[in-house]
Amino acid sequence: MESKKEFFLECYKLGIIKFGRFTLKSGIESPFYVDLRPLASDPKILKHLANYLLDMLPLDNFDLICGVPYAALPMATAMSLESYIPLIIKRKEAKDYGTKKMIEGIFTQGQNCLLVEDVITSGKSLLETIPEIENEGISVSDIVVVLDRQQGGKELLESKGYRVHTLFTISEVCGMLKEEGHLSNDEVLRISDFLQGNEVKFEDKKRLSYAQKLDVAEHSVARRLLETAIAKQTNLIASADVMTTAELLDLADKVGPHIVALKTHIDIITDFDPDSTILPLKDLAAKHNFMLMEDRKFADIGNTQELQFSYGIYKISNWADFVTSQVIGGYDSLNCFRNVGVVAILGMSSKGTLTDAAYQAEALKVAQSHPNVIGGVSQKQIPEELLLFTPGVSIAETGDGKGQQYNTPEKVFADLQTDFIIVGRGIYKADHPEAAALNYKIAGWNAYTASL
Ligand code: 5IU
Repeated sequence: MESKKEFFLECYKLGIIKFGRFTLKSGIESPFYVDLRPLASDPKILKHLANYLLDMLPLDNFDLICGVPYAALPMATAMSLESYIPLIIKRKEAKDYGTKKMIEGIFTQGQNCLLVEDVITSGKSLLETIPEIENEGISVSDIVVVLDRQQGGKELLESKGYRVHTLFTISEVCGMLKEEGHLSNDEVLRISDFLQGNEVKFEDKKRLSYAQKLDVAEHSVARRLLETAIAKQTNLIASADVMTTAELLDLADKVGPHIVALKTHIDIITDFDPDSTILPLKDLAAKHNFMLMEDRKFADIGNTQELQFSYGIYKISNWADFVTSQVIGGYDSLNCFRNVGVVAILGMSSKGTLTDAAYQAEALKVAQSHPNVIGGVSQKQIPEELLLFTPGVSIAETGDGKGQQYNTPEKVFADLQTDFIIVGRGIYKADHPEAAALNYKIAGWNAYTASL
């Protein structure tokens, strides 16, 4: 057999211990979580485990072997198969028909039974189990445990006269994981604090404020967005999905005072003309101090994106402050957006979107590494060095019957720590778009301050 450490590391790979922040059944916060049930799903590991446990024990003492349900049942079974010590099964509840037996299997009074348990914490559940076995006339002298959480259980049982054999202790396990680089010093300290009975204080990591993000933002577009948000006390981006120049300009003038940016889909405008659409739009952006975000969602190779960005009738590069782009074309496809900020599409708000977790993780890597990228569109939290733009926001609606899924401003700030909310129909379809924009501005700003 391999060394005990090697064996443990094999077990660890099955995900039996997780580190982080967990609320235990008792309501106490724990810095680690243990679940040994996955061990039973790897036959080789289960067999090795059985032998490690048997090696620690005075086997001649035992006539029977019994696992505490459920996690230790397969362990006890494997130990029985390896040692030829007969297995008995303890029920969790007595049968409500027939014999009302608590113990199943073949045994006689006066036999001594080895008790097998996966994890020992306070020892209380073992102290409840043992009398149920003893009540059948079976004696218990020894308990074997795979992992001792070192919270007093072993000592409690030993004080009652039982011998407790443990394969691993949590301190030993942490030591091995630290040596292998799986645990940081901080985590080890927090765990030892917890084991010494000190309540562990997890610092609630606060989101960065716009001012703090501004301190570290390098891209000029990100800086201007943050400065505008602070100056105008708004994180609202109005999505102007309207079809004529007149509607676009009318909306921009009305909502302008309340937004950081106006998001356009310029190709929706049926009467687009650079002079009569873009020039007045730029004037309104200057007048009300908002930026222009063209939601073009580029999704091609770099060369084509470059042409789409600067040529054709829209000449987006002439007027947009920032654009949205897919990152599906890879890192180099974003090089063409030199003078604007790029908001990378990481995940979508629509039902059934194909941007699954694996795609989002890869897309995020591209977004984080590319200097033109200022942030991302996502329905998940993203690393705080990127600005998060969240569409699919509505105070009144939960969906649009076409796959859109809405969340409230409160929810996206509390859950995603978003930076900017994007609202379309909630504003431009409202009877009074200006009042609706003000409403979203206030709701968004309140939700932001509440999340700080
Ligand atoms: N938009 C989304 N969800 C997304 C992405 C973009 O809604 O995941 I990427 C766009 C579509 C529309 C605006 O222009 O944001 C939201 O409009 P409504 O608030 O009207 O649903």
